[in-house]
Amino acid sequence: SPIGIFDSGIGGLTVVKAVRNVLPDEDIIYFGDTARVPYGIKSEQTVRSYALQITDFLMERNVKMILIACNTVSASARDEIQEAAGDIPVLDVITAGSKAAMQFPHHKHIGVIGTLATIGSKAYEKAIRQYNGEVKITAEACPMLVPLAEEGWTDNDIAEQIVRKYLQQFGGSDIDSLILGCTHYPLFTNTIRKVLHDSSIEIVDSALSIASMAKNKLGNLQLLNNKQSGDFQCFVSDRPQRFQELAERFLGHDIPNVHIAQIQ
Ligand code: DGN
Repeated sequence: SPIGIFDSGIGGLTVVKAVRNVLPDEDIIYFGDTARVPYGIKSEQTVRSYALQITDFLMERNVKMILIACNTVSASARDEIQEAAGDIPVLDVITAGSKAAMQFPHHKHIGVIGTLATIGSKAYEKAIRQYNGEVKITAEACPMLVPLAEEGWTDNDIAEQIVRKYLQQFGGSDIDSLILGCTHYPLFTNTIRKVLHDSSIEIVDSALSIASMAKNKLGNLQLLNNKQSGDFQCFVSDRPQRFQELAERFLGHDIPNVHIAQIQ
């Protein structure tokens, strides 16, 4: 059976890309809630009810694991989704990114960037605090990066200027690592590297973190697929045109068949 991955829209394809890299034989079903994006400005209650509808949709398709690719959903509905999913394991990008940042126990100061909703929820701080009560955490919302990424402006001079402005916050300080706490931010990895003068700063990409967590978990549960090369099915809740136009940037290749699924 497939792995279910979902997001408020297109950004979760960065998670799909990372999962396909480490688990190329797995079947994947993706759901992007393009009719209702963005989630970041909605109430927790609304985000939860959307997320539970998508969980039902994925469970009807017999998924063996659910990956919450969206940071906003991870921040507000993780426990409710696990409850609804019963025995099916649910992994989320915030737990994955926070755990990955803990791999460097000598780090004293962690930076986190994300959308307004994610940073406002303090979900990364709360997750990190479960493992480490001492480490200093500095968080910064970077709301302009989502539209920039969707426009494809991730490596030009405008992107560099905006990233520089947001990261000024960390510039003079002594962060040891920086967590990319939004689906879209892995696209800025090169620009972020360029802007951070200190090349020893560890960039924690939560898409890569959740992918390796999924691999370990499936391995432990003996649920790994061993057929050669997995299928990828993609569903969205609104017209797929724009999604398809942008998909290549996030996934690395285009998606010939995107299905529309009405959920509620
Ligand atoms: N997928 C969202 C996130 O990871 O925070 C970003 C897109 C959005 O809903 N604004």
